[in-house]
Amino acid sequence: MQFSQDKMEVYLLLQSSPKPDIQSEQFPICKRSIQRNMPSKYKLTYFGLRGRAELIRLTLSLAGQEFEDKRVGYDEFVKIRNDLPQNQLPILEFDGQVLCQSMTIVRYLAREYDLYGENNLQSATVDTVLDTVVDIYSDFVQMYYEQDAARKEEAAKRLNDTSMPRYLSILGKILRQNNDGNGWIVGSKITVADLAYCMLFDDLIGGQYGAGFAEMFLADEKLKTHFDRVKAQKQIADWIAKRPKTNR
Ligand SMILES: N[C@@H](CCC(=O)N[C@@H](CS)C(=O)NCC(=O)O)C(=O)O
Repeated sequence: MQFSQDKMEVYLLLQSSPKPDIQSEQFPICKRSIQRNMPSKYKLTYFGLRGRAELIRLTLSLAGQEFEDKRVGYDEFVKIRNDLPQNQLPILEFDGQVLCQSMTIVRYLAREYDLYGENNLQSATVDTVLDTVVDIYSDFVQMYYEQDAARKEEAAKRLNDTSMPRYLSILGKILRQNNDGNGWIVGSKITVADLAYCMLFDDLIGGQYGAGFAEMFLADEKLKTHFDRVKAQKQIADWIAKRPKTNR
């Protein structure tokens, strides 16, 4: 039987005498190792963009997990496409497993590394944020890839006049529901919901989806301060400093 180093440690611990009680909080390391199956290293494959992979990268970084950040060009993607679970990227590989669907991967990692809230209700709020952010990016993508100039302009105007003000008001309200917006989105710890805000505001400031969105977001002092709070987390600051600079 082959074991990774972490699994071997757990195996040896379980062989030891007296037998450890793995349900006991006094044996947290063993418990965590078994539950998490401790992958030796993650490999994330995506295109050379922040795009749908960036929340995964932020999550792995915050969790302190080393990962291979494999970025492929379109030609390389075409070669591997038929081997991908849903013929699309991103995928996350570890221990012989392959996960696809970006938000499935984020949720998997959030559960793994305790970044999903402290109870079911908090997790539901985290999900609300993730689903809202997916809605926002769907609007961006629709506008961004629109080929017809008139329809593109119309979509940009709708985003600017209606959708973005509405979305930012929703996100501001969610933030204020906990600790009056002066801490994290749920409870007393950072979660992937906070990372999702950070990723979105980073893109708004980047300006590639619309010039006025950054001002709209920066006008909300609580959203702006929250953005700074997330970016000030050492693992996040380190990741942002070292990641490849891409325009989206
Ligand atoms: N819902 C999926 C969508 C994945 C997706 O649309 N991936 C795009 C890149 S952002 C892709 O692989 N496009 C190439 C293709 O579909 O041929 C997710 O969130 O992972």
